[in-house]
Amino acid sequence: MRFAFCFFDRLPSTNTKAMTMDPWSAVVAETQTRGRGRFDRSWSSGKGGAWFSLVLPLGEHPAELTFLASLAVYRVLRRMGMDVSIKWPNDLVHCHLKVCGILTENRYGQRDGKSVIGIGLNVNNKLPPSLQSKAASLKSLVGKSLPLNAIIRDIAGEFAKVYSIYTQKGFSPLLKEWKKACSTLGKDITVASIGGRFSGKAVGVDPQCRLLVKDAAGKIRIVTEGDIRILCRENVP
Ligand code: BT5
Repeated sequence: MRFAFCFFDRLPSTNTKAMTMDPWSAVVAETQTRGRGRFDRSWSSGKGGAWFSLVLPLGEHPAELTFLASLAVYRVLRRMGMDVSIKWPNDLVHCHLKVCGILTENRYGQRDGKSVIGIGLNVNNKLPPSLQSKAASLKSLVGKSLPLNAIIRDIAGEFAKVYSIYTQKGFSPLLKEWKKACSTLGKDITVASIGGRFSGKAVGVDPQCRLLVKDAAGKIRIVTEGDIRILCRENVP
């Protein structure tokens, strides 16, 4: 299957618009006025970035769709020679700088059920000062502007390939590839989730896409949601 693209100059959020559209639509906006991340956090969406949403038939497992999308973005950026990796659960990073975030949302319903995968990738856009120490654009990594629409189309095409493997062979071969692309595994991290904050070592991801973290007492804790901070030399004061 291929995505049918709709382009807009400006939208509140491509995810909100995509919820009104049929599966296999792709909604792209030059800017978003109310771009959002997880937990309704705001997503900076200035001109020059790739802000788009892919509409799919309703999937039972939103976390799997997020993983498929991060794998598609990873493959495309790697082919472009970018030094990026996946950070659990929904980011692509260069070192500790976030270049891409993904937000998957579901609408349940027998007739109009669907899943929407929102992808926000900093390509040529400027980031506000508040994000400059934790985010980066691809342009800042390579020192030149990149072809925005070609990158969006490549990612959508790559996602369609990954999704077709998913429907034919299941999630497990893709999870295996995802784990190889993930830089969180094996690292000392801090987890901040609704349940609280703790530190430990990221030791695995289970088949439900949950992060397995060994805490200071040696107990394996299962993390379903939240933010993680990787403790590496440049993060330690
Ligand atoms: C995400 O949330 O990373 C998911 C972002 C999804 C954005 C896309 S754009 C197209 C579609 N339409 C939408 O409305 N959304 C999707 P989360 O993990 O919660 O990260 C949010 C946090 O990332 C914010 O609280 C900021 O700290 C940071 N942030 C905001 N804008 C950013 C940007 N452009 N680049 C990097 N980090 C950003």
